[in-house]
Order: sequence, then C-alpha cells, then structure tokens
Amino acid sequence: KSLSDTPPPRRPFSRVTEEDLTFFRTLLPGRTITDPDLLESSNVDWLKSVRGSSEVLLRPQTTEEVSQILRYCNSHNLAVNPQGGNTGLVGGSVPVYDEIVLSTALMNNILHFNDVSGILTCQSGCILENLSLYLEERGHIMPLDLGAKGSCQIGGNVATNAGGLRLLRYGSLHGTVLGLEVVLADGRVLDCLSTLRKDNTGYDLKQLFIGSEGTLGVITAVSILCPQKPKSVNVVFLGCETFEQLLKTFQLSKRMLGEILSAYEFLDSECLNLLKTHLKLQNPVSDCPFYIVIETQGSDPNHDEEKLHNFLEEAMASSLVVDGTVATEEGKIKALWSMRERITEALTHDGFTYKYDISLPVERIYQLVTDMRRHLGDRAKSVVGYGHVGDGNLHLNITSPAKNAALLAAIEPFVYEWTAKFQGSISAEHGLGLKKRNYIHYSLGVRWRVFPPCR
Ligand code: FAD
Ligand code: 2HG
Ligand code: ZN
Repeated sequence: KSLSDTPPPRRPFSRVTEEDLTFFRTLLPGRTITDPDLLESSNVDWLKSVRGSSEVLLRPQTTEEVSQILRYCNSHNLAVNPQGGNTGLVGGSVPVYDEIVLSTALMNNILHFNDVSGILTCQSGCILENLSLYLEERGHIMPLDLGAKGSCQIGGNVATNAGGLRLLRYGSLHGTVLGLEVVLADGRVLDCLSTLRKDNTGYDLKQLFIGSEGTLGVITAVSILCPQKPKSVNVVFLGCETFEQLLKTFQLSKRMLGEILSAYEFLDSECLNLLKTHLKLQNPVSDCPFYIVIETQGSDPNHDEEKLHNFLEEAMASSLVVDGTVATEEGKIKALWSMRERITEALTHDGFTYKYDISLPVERIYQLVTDMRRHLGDRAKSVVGYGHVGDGNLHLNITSPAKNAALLAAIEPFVYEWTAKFQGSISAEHGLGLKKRNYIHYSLGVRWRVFPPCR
C-alpha cells in the first residue's frame, strides 16, 4: 500500500465541546460555523481528493481574533487547520480528522500601498487576483501569478511559497516578501511586518514562515514588493518537434529577449489533447509534440516587438520551432495563456489524477515523463508533462478512470526514486501537505558532512 494513502494517526487532541463553541460564538458572533452544509466546502480540497470531518469553521477578521482563537485552542488542546483559498494541491488545506478550520477569507483588507516604492501591505486573506486588479489601477502588478489566482489568497501563497508563471522574472516569495505578521500557536503575535528592502539587523525570521504550510503559525498580514505594470506585454505560442529543441529555444529566448522575458512555460501534446477533449480549446498552431508559451513584459512596445520579431525569425530559421502565433491584444493573450493555465482543470475531467510537482536539472525534466510512460504502459489513462521550464519544474500528472491502488503502487515510489537519483526535489512549488509528507526524505536538501579531526 502506498504511503500516500496512509494519513498520520489522530493525535490525542480534545474534541470540541459546547463550552468551546460558546467561547467561539462570543468571540466571533455569526462567524462560528457549525452547519454541516456550510462546512462541506472547507472539509474537501480543490481536487476533491481528500476529505476531513471538521465540525467547526472559524472566520476571524482581525489579527487579535486569530490570536484569541489560537491562545484558546492551545490551552484547551484543540487542533487547528489554517485555510486560505483552499486551492492547495497536496491535501494540506483541509483537516485530516476533526481539526477546527481557521479560515482567513474575511481578513481581506488592503492596509497600505506606497506607489513610490511599490510596496503593498495587506491582510493575508486577500485574493491574489483582487490584489492584482487593485495594483493595476495604480500602475503596478503582483510579482506572482498562478492559475488559481481567482481563489487563492496571498497568505496561502506565502504559506506554500507558491511559484507560478512569472517566478523566472520576479523571483520567489523569499525575495519579494518584505515582511510578515504571524500568530504563533500559543497566540503570541510575531510582528515582522517590515516594509524595508534592506534590513540586516539580526536573523531574517520571516523566511521560516515562507513555505511552512501552516505548521509554524497563522500568517495574518503580508508586505510585498510589487513591480511596475509593464507598458507592453506579448505572448507567443510555439510548436516544436523535440524537447531538446524546446530547451535550445529557451537558451535562445534568454539570449535574444534578455530582460523582457517574463515566462517560459511548456506543455506536451497529451496536454493539448486534454484541453481539446475536455475544455473544447483549439490548438492555435499546427499539431506538434511540444508547445511553448513565452511571455515578454517591457516598457517600450516598439523595442519589445523588434526583439520578439528577431527572436522568432531566428527560432524559425534555425528550425528550432515549426509553427507559432503571437498575441499583443488582451483577449488573445488571455486565450493563449488558457492553453497553459487550464491544464489542471482539464485533468480533473480526465479521471482521478495523481500529481507530481518535481524540480530537476532542466535538461532532465521531460525524461521523467517518457520513463514513466514506458514504466506504466497501458496501466494509466493519460501521462502528461507540462510546467515551468524556466524554473526546472515539471508537473507530471497521471490519470486513471477511478482511484486505482495498483496504479498508485506502480507510480510510487518509482517517481520519487527517479527524482532522488537525479538530485531533484519531490516538492518544487506545491508543498508537502498530507500527500507528500511521507516522502520528504527523498529530497530533503540538508545533509551534514563531518571531516575527521587532523592528526
Ligand atoms: P490553501 O490551499 O488554503 O492552503 C495551502 C496551505 O497553506 C495549507 O497547508 C494551509 O494550512 C496553509 N495556509 C493557508 N493560509 C495560511 C495562512 N494565512 N497562514 C498559515 N498557513 C496558511 N501553486 C504554485 O505554486 N504554482 C502554480 O502555478 C499553481 N497553480 C495552480 C493552479 C490551479 C488551477 C490550482 C487549483 C492550484 C495551483 N497551485 C499552484 C497550488 C495553489 O494554488 C497554491 O499552493 C496556493 O498558493 C495556495 O493558496 P491558498 O490560499 O488556496 O491556500
Ligand atoms: C501549474 O503550474 C500549477 O499549472 C498546477 O502548479 C500544476 O496541476 C498541476 O499539476
Ligand atoms: Zn506550477
């Protein structure tokens, strides 16, 4: 039996009593939810693959309320599961058993924006897309973007250290998050909500919470450095014959597009089939084994277009790509991005999905897909590969008509052993959650080396 299917045992936490509910109802009148129908969506993850049985959902609005909740739960031995937009893909956002769900959905105020420095400070429950819209009106953008933007929250993004589509350009949240406010399990508030770009006074405590997936405290506010809104955006969708050519095109794009390159993503032909079959999206170019989505963001449309034109001419002339289409207008840009962003959604219609979010040396990333296809033969319905080439991050997804223990046993630990063999990471950007927690040893990056003393 795969370890993925084995949840940790329920620890000896207390069960919620009437007395506890009275405390919560007094603290959060109208925001202490116990109606099972209203709790349903908080107990099930986005993929509908894991389900908890929580009987209480708390919806605080302020840091003080979060602090009172955690202090109370800590002293009464009650387990708590922080929840943002519940778009996590590793089963970490919902309870395993009857943990209280602490939702940050009502903590959605923007606290401050400085349009000189581009630094935004907001509560952790702000939805990523709402922040983007707010910033765009002020000539800025969020430094991260992901397909779940309409539901995921900035607190959840920080808690998972989400990567997304533009990490290549704007870097990880470890660089763009400037400050955090976090409530620890005993209710103490750790105030690191700095808005300074430089601060070397002591240890950088906030870094510990970026990617901590709710295990160290509840993030209640975030300050983040936001880039200027680009004056010109172009998106290109290209078709390509081999993965080697796709990688060469990546090198060429870095060389010829330089500072305006903001995303370099890929999908294989199986992904495109799923988009066609399940979402009725049409291939904008001719059929190829691989497709590339390139985005440029810059400050001068003429300059960007000239660079892009030269790059495309070179890519075509050297036969690295066989077909392509360019979008400069918003509607077409969105349509091209859908071909990449909606693969996760298409997969949910294909059957039960086994998801792997792997970091590898970039030249290896597609080899895992071909090896897995060979390894599984006809046991899987679809084996697809897509992801963030620019970050060396593969999303390997495998579907079957229904949950299938034999198929899972064929995939795991094969996929983890393969990844470990090439010093990859089994959790590139989605986190460990419930689904990957038992596999952490395959890629835990820290190793000690001790040399014997000199004689
Ligand atoms: P949730 O799913 O609610 O929670 C995720 C984890 O964070 C849980 O462990 C939870 O306990 C913890 N948590 C949430 N809020 C807090 C808080 N305030 N304080 C402490 N802990 C907290 N991920 C990527 O990295 N890149 C992508 O490109 C990407 N694309 C996606 C596309 C789709 C269609 C979907 C469905 C998901 C995608 N994801 C992606 C995964 C997911 O959206 C991200 O992990 C996102 O950052 C989760 O945010 P959330 O608010 O939904 O958090
Ligand atoms: C993406 O890059 C997300 O689209 C989701 O990280 C990946 O569904 C997946 O496997
Ligand atoms: Zn991703």
